Amino acid sequence: MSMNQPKRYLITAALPYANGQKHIGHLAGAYLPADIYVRYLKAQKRDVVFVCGSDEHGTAIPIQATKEGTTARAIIDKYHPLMEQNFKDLGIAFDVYHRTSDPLHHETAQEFFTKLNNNGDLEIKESEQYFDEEANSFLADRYIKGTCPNCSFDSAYGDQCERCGKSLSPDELINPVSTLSGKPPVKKSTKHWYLPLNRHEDFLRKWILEEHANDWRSNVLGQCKSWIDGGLQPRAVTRDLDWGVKVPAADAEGKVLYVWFDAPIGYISATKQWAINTGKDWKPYWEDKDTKLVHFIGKDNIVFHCIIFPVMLKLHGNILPDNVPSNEFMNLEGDKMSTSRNWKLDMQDYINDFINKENGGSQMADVLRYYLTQIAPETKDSEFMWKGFQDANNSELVSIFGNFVNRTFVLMHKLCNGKVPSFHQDIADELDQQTITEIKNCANKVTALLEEYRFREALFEVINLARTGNQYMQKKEPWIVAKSLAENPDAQKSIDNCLHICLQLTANLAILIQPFLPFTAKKMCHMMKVVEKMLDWENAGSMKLLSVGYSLRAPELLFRKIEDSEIMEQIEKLNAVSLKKEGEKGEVKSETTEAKEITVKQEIVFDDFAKIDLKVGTIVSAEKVEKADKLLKLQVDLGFETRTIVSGIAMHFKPEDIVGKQVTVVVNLAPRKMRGIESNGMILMAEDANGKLHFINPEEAINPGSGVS
Ligand code: B3M
Ligand code: ZN
Repeated sequence: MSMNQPKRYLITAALPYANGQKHIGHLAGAYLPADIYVRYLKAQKRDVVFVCGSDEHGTAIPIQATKEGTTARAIIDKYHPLMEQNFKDLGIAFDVYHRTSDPLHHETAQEFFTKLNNNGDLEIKESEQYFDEEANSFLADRYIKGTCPNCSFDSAYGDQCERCGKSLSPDELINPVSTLSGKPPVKKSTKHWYLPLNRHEDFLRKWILEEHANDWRSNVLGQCKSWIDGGLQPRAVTRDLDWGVKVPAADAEGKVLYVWFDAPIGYISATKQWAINTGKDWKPYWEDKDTKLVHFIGKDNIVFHCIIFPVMLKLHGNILPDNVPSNEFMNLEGDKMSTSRNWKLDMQDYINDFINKENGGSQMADVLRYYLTQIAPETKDSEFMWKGFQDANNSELVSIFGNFVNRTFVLMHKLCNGKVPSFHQDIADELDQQTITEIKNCANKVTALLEEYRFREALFEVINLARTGNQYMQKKEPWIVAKSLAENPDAQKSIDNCLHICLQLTANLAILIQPFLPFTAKKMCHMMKVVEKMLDWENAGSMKLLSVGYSLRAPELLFRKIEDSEIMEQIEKLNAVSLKKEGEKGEVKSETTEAKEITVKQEIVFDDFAKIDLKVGTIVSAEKVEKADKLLKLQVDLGFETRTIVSGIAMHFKPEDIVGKQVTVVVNLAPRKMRGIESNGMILMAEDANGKLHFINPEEAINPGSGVS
């Protein structure tokens, strides 16, 4: 943590791939928390630049182009502006939204690579890589798929598993297949540039695990530690591909920079673009130690931002990130959000259904921002539930926050002539004093929490202040006091004090809610007839925000109620769309099954076969493996011993149904860890035309341990 206040801030949010719609899980993971933090810093009048842009390279783009029957260029030109507009509609206020296809970025990335290459910071190695003979192409990253060694997801990519987020290399995939031809690939020799991370292990260990041991989130530290402890390997930073930034070196024909090498450099290019747009200097933001650099990301990007990019930055002579607040995943209605299964809520769909509709508007952007922050997966995975969304709106934004502001304005118009009443110190009581103190305390608490990237708790404190306001008003009951105006000489004074405090509290709410709900804060400024400068953070906690005698506008409703029917509609839509997709998949599957060629593997000799030791075993217990839908942990009696075997059959069998069943086991397969459990063997399975799995077992039960040959 920086002891002194940094001179300037550079805040980045992960560059989304311009290969399709982005969903609210992405929004909650990186963009929204980054935006909240930046809005807070700007309200603090700090010098801050907030950069983002589209990641337009990598195999994700040409693969999407093939899917849509178009070119890679057409794909990025379609999704880049769409994403930029989505962010705007949801109030994510980047200072620049750049794109990595821009020539400025290509130059920047090439210069970066060249400097490292010339300094001898990269290694060139010839190695065997997966190649698709049919497509005559090397299979970089997403062009190769297989089973994830970590979570057994069967469609993990060659560089990362989208299910568990683990970063992979193609060699780690189990049963790799080419996504171009669907065939298993062969190996072929090729030359690449590597970033020797192994040379930087000591630096990383000290910088992350010692210097940042207390200020980085534990999920981030945990992942970094496991990477470093696992031993760092040189990482290839070039690819045989024709889409991306050309490798600026001799003898590099047909090679581009690996997308994860060029994309983070995109933060620098974006800063350069911002400097061009504003006439400022970009350099101090990347070179001056007084700059605080913060990367907001989702958990699947941790290794790239905490290990690989920092090594690149250090070698290139740049500053390092001060923090990398990373979120875990957000689930939707009980299941993982997934683009391929269509189980998601796209930003665009939310915008269409709630913001661009007649009864919507920007207040509905704030409602989404509110709920996503309230359930932010800051320390563990969280769950978006439509019912929870409705509740957050109806019972908090409408009933607490909106209600307080509305009552304050209505009563002020009714009982104080529409003007800010005086505060009469002579009759001030303990409750008044207590409320004033709570306003100040709240401002301090929210500030401290935001400085520590604890957005959920910070938001909770702001709502709590509105709750305090409601309770205060409820105890003061100015509408009852008003009935005694004729006989009680202090009645008006008491009403004045109550509404004076409620109005100052309202102004404080506007300041404190602004980073989270910017559209609402703006509307409140309009109602209070103040300029947005009042929202400067230094005003938080003040009781002098609205001057006595100043007349305010009539109240407007800040939030509208969300009806059950709207929620039902969304839930139905989610189920319908994802089922439709499943149905489509089913059809495709049966078509392919009919047409499925039965292939026979390459011939082997008896000695090859004899190496495999097969025995009959009896399943004695079975249980699900936590957080892995496909895995069952089995205890299998093999006669001579009982072994733990992890098997990817959980989608096909219930644990209780298979206890006692006999199976055929490969008993001499090297042990393998899955989800942290060591599996000692493999169960043989037959797959029928419908994709259903069957055990291979003797017709009648026989002694466990009997050999199979
Ligand atoms: N485009 C991956 C992702 O969207 C990647 C992030 C780049 S940040 C430099 O998750
Ligand atoms: Zn995985």
